[in-house]
Amino acid sequence: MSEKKTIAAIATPPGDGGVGIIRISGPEAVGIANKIVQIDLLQKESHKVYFTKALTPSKEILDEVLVFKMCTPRSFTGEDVVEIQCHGGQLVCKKILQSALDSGANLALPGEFTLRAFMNGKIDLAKAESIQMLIHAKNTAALKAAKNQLEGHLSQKILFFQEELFSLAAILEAWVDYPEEGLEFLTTEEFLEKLQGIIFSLKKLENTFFCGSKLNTSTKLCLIGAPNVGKSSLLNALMEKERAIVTPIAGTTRDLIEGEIHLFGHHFTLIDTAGIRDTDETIEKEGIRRSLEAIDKSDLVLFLLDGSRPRTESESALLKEMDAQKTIVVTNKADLLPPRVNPQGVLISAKHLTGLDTLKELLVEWLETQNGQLSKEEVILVQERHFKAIQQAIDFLKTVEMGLKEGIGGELLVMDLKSAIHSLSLIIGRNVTEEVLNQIFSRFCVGK
Ligand SMILES: Nc1nc2c(ncn2[C@@H]2O[C@H](COP(=O)(O)OP(=O)(O)OP(=O)(O)O)[C@@H](O)[C@H]2O)c(=O)[nH]1
Ligand SMILES: [Mg+2]
Repeated sequence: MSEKKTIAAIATPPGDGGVGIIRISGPEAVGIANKIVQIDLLQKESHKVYFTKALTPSKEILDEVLVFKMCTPRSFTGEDVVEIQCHGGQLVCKKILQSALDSGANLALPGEFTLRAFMNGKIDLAKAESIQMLIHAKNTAALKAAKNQLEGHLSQKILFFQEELFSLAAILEAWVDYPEEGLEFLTTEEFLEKLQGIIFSLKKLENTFFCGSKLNTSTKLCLIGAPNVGKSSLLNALMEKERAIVTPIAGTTRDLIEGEIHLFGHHFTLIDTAGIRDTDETIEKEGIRRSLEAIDKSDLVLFLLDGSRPRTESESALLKEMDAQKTIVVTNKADLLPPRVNPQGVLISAKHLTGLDTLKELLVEWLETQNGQLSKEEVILVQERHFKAIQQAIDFLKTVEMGLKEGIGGELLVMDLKSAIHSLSLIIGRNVTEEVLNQIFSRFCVGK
């Protein structure tokens, strides 16, 4: 973790894109960049953009580029930073990076830029982690949580709790130092009430982790039903491509077939399954076993019925076994529905692509009801590290609460109270060990 070295990396994702960015940070950033561009960057003003050409150290022209010079401390890392924006081909990016390395820069480790921003006090740890969340957010709810954390809502809340606890610690110390006058500040009952209030609020925050931990996962949605009801056709219709084989032969799908879709900012993993029926055929039997297993592993089940015929007894029996909270019934083949027959659930045609918008809206509605609790909370815990720190703080505070009720001396209670404050500090990154920092930042991508 040497802060003296100047580091460089490609900051844009691998692959060919519209632009590629090479980021250089450290005390020699400007000097190194100066060796690989056609202008005299040393003489140029900071916080301006310059159009020039990128060169190899032997002055071979690589690309036309925009160079951003950002001198310390007004930069992302807090150090001198130069960003070179080129035309984006992987090869060009790599050559410019290589030129920076040949001119004295070191290849950055994953997350090293953000680590430096943290070490230089530009951001706290919760904010640094939110950048990682922002990059990997799979849906709008995850994005919102990441944005809130980046804006410092979690950090502010933690600082608020800490302030409250510091004032309680001061009162405990006053009780110890001035047993008579101390109680004039706050009685034991008033102290207890304040402490319980903080524990209550911390528990509320702790509970948000239940939803928060699932936030960034994709919703598993499996398509279940008898053979030939149109499960594979629906998978294809939702994915808008011929992912699974569709035939009029019952028992076409044998294995689980997965596909990813996004609906209104939500990420779903669709799982097409083998049609469920009684069979002695070995392969089909294994397929059906997997279908039943998929039901258990899914967040939500689309139970398909065939609108062209009445529901069979075995379909009714299977439907009865389904968990109503996580099942949406869909009647397919709307085009073949006999007149005056009321379809069950949502009526669609996977073949003629009707009713799909209603189905999609229903899926998102279901998901948003699940996440309903989340949208009301301004701050939610998403990282397990934060959850554990809050848990630890609550445990210490409960010890204080019990000790107070049992009349244990203030000296001991102050220690537990300070341990709770320390646990909370870990979230914003005060007193964290190098090992924890390495764990956090090694999960970042290179260039971030
Ligand atoms: N008329 C009509 N036919 C449909 C519709 N949806 C699917 N089909 C037809 O129904 C037949 C079976 O469709 P699949 O999608 O293979 O059904 P499945 O449920 O995946 O069947 P298995 O894989 O055997 O379990 C095919 O011939 C489809 O073209 C629909 O909305 N209307
Ligand atoms: Mg199928």
